[in-house]
Amino acid sequence: MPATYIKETSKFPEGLTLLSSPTPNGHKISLFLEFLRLSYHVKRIDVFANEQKQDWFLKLNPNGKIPVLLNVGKDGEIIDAVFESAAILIYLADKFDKDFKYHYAASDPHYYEELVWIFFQMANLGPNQTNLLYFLRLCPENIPYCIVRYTDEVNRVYNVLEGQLKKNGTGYLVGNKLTLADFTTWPWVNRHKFSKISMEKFPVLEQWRENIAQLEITKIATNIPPSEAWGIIED
Ligand SMILES: N[C@@H](CCC(=O)N[C@@H](CS)C(=O)NCC(=O)O)C(=O)O
Repeated sequence: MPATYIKETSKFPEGLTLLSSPTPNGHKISLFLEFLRLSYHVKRIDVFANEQKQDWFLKLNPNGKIPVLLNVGKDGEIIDAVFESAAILIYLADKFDKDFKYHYAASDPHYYEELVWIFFQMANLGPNQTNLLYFLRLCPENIPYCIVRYTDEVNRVYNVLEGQLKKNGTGYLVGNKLTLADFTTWPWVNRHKFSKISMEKFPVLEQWRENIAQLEITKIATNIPPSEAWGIIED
């Protein structure tokens, strides 16, 4: 379903609205929305202009970061405003993936394993690669110690993911299907070049990355919202 772009910041249309930017955390959600083939609206947030720190945004996410998902009722009332990308994925799974196509039920032996790899991304991959990008690309000072530290950490985390993919042996992080664990992790690994991380030592992770990158739905989702004019976050 094509996403519909909106500009409004005070009243939102009925249904789902994703407040997002063309970044890995934003792409986790556009990926899942597209795989679920849902109709939704997108409000593009200019993070470099700090739109996510404006009052209207902070009322929806006091942490002042994208992504945020709004579920709006027919009279324009906000039923749910969910932030933290993993919480948004779980929200969407609970509400719209009733057949468990992309996640495991609490009764399934893979349920906790899926949670483990979702939390692993949120606590390890995301923060370390964010810090690496900051010290590589945004920090006004060149601080080699920090670049080395976060490069080492990201390599260490990629190695853990390489091990999990080898151990699981299905081409997916958990079980034998694409799940929230893959949606959470893929957009970050896909930004490895921009983070100056070589995939040479991670052939299984690189194959997994490439397989998901080649899917038509991935190509659509990673252009939501479009990234032109955002040279700073492109490879
Ligand atoms: N843990 C949060 C992290 C969100 C996050 O770091 N978002 C970035 C973009 S990828 C952002 O909004 N950066 C702008 C800022 O920090 O002000 C999540 O997973 O949703």
